[in-house]
Amino acid sequence: MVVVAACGGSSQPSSTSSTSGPSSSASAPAPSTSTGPSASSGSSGSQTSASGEIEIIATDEAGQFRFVPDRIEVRPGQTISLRVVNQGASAHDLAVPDLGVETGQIDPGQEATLTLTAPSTPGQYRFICTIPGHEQLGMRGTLVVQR
Ligand SMILES: [Cu+2]
Repeated sequence: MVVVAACGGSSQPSSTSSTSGPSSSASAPAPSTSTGPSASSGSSGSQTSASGEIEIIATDEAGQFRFVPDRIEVRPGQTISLRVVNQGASAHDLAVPDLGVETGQIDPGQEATLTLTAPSTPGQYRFICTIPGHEQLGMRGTLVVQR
């Protein structure tokens, strides 16, 4: 680097170079596995915390029908609350057919909370959007029950 302006007056070379900026924000939130305290308020990135609330985003942007995240890990017998937020342009829902639970239709911009108790048997259980065609377009995920 070339120092352009060398002003003789200042005592400190106050170089507060802001290198740490949130560069990419718009895309999907990475399902972080960090167990540290969540830095900012609001968004819950942790998967299975003690509170047992998990947020799932339903999106259909640019024809990409999907849930984010599309994989949830819970413990056998754990009761969790799935907060399904519809950020898409059309209505969605979320159902776990094997467990017989579903949110019912969620309009765009709305959200619904689905409380369920994980089976005591470890395994993998599908969750889907039951709106016709959406599962085929990719709107599905896996609920993983494991110790
Ligand atoms: Cu859908």
